[in-house]
Amino acid sequence: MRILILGMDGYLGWSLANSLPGEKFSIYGIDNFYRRKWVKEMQSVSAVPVASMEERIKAYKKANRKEINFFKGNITNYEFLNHVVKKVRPEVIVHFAQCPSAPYSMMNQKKCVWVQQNNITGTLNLIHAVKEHVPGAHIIKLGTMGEYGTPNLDIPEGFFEVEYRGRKDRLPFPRQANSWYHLSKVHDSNNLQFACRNYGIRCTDIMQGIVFGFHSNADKGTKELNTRLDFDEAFGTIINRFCCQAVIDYPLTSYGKGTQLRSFLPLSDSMKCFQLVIENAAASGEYRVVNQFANVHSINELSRKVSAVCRQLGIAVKTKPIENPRKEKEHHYYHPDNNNLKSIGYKPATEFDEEIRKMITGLLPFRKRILKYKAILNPTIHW
Ligand code: USQ
Repeated sequence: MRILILGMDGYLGWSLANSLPGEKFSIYGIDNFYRRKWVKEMQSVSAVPVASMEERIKAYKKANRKEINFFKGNITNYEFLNHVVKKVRPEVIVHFAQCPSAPYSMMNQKKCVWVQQNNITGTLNLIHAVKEHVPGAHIIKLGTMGEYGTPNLDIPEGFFEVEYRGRKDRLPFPRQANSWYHLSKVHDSNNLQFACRNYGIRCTDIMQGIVFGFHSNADKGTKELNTRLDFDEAFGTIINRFCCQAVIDYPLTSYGKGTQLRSFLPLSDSMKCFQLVIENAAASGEYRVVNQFANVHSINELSRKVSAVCRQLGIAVKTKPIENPRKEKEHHYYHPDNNNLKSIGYKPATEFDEEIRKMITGLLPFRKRILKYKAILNPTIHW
């Protein structure tokens, strides 16, 4: 199966290229290396050193005896994307090529506009390239659980039945996103749903929770195959940040009361889910939504989990509650469904703490590297 990964150099993109079994999939990738640029802009680095794309592809070839075809370029340039889609004729396109950071989008007017333009334009270009050259291809789009916000209702998977003034309909569940970045994904969801309805293309929109870890089955003992792991305030997500903080004895930066609830899944689970979605495509004309996460936890539960794992490893960790730099509900109801993925074979990780332990032990060799960037751990972006 020919699969085109947009954003192949990123945290999820490179993991996916390496997780998909080489005997079943021919991998094609696109990237413009913006993730490397953004993290530099935050004056940070990946905790795990990242090889260049040339080195990565060479190592992939050695490990899998198979080529990856890589195209360097920006998907907001329609001529470029159109050319690649026409040439590759992918059966599946997984779209990660977006700016994934809420704080980055909340920095100022310029970043807000740029993140929305970048993210929304890329998806619109993809829709048109697919319609033109491969209308039967399955678009797998990375959305986010953050599209829903934190309503005082159970969260279904994309749609719900509504009865209003005696009439019933199946309608999109309201999206109440909490940053310009999360809103860019809401706009994508609307655009993709319309494209499926209007052009008959097929799409799975993945509402993914917060991913953590770097242990997919990717590394095969070759460091060039490692994926990145960020810990700055904009591109590092909470568990990855807590683990990097823990290994350098930096107090865990718990925002606000720490009672906020979010959904989480290990990187290895995320990769399994993508493979399941690839192998169980949406029907022609179908816009399908899946909620992709393993567990729901509060920030306080996470800091307790990371501290407990560290204690077992002989690392003493403190938590430092800091004034919440974000405007978000701290006491709220949160009960999302995740049955669609389970119905195609996903078994959520039960070894949550074990995943944290693997990450902490895996990060210990990079202690000095993280320590050098200690100054960027405290949040400075407020909204
Ligand atoms: N938080 C802390 N301490 C930190 C960092 C974060 O307490 O040092 C708290 C935040 O206040 C928030 C929660 O942890 O309540 C999650 O923050 P995050 O930075 O880990 O994640 P978020 O900004 O929500 O975004 C991340 C990814 C994004 C993805 C999203 C999934 O960056 O690409 O879409 O997770 S979700 O959160 O379900 O929308």
